[in-house]
Amino acid sequence: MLTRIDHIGIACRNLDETVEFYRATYGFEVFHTEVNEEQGVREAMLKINETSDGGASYLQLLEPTREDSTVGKWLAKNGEGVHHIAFGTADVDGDAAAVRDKGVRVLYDQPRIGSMGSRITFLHPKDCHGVLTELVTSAPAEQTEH
Ligand code: CMX
Ligand code: CO
Repeated sequence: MLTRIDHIGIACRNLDETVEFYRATYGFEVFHTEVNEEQGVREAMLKINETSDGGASYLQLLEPTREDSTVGKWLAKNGEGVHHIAFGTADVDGDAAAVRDKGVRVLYDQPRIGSMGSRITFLHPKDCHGVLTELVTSAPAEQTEH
């Protein structure tokens, strides 16, 4: 069951400048940063609020590590902006299988590793009314990580 908005993914050209915009404008602080080479991103997670399912909602600021990555290609075509939305679930495997059964293309056969050791998969935007949609199961230790 999808129980929260886990994050909104925002593509940017310069992560440090974008982090500073969110800090100076809204007071949002960086909760976690990492490089995910498989996804081709350097990212910052800004925690917005905790959620009633024991998780949290974040902004995920994404800078491509290479031009031919998914975010690099998307930036070249669209410029900066909202790239995807992610729903949180305790069971990414089960929820991915359930949406696949409904005819939605799930991009990975098995979930891959996302932010903070989470397990993630993506649904094709063309099957989701134009929204690239991610499903996320957080790592158990997420809430204590920095
Ligand atoms: N949101 C909405 N539509 C999108 C989109 C997005 N983010 N990215 C691509 N599309 C649309 C394009 O506009 C295009 O539509 P048209 O044919 O009408 O022009 C169509 O999908 C195909 O787009 P493309 O530019 O040819 O891109 P690809 O097919 O090569 O890749 C996708 C699209 C979804 C398969 C790829 O972005 C993907 O694999 N995404 C999942 C991984 C990912 O996004 N990783 C980065 C984030 C990591 C994280 O969140 O941790
Ligand atoms: Co994401």
